[in-house]
Amino acid sequence: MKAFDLSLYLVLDPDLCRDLTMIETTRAAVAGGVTMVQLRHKHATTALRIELGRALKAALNGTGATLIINDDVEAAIEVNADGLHIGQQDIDATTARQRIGNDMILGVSCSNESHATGIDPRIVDYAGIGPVFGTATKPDHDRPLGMSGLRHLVSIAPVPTVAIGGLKLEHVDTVLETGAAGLAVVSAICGQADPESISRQFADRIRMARIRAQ
Ligand code: TZP
Ligand code: MG
Repeated sequence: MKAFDLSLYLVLDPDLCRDLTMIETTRAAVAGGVTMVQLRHKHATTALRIELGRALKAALNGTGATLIINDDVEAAIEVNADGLHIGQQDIDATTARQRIGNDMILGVSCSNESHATGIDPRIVDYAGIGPVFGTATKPDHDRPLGMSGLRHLVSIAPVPTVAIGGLKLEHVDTVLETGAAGLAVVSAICGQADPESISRQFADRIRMARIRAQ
């Protein structure tokens, strides 16, 4: 499996990224320090996800950042993405792993204790835990966990974790203190006037928090 770094995980939103496009947002964000990029396009066809996924893969080539495709096994395979991310309502992790093979990264979303304890670390590589806070980006989100709920799920998940949901720059320190390996963000980067600069501010804060924790 390709090595991956959950530190600063950008989840793309086609509507929020509209002005700059997902490709340009990705280039800028990775230049600023984003380590993983997820193509999350809820209303696209598989054909469009494949087209966008290929363009994103080309944009990420040589950067070291990994490309994850949300919820579309066929697109992930066609694009030869680094990984697939699935929610609790999507294909189950065992079937997903059988289809994508052993080399692809597999991530699952997790918003409660039974999701976290249900993770098989032989099958799943990381968990996205959230929402930490309520967020307009995912209108149908589950009940927000808050920092204490996040801390609890991080502590029981048997795989590395990335926190998601309403996270902004000022949350970097508290999120990392829970033991999460990183922060996943949508609106903090997508649709911002300068995605590179905001990504760099996140990456700098993450680096500083790690130095302090040493
Ligand atoms: N899963 C849980 S919350 C969320 C997803 C995809 C959206 C997070 O978006 P934002 O803008 O970073 O709050
Ligand atoms: Mg899903």
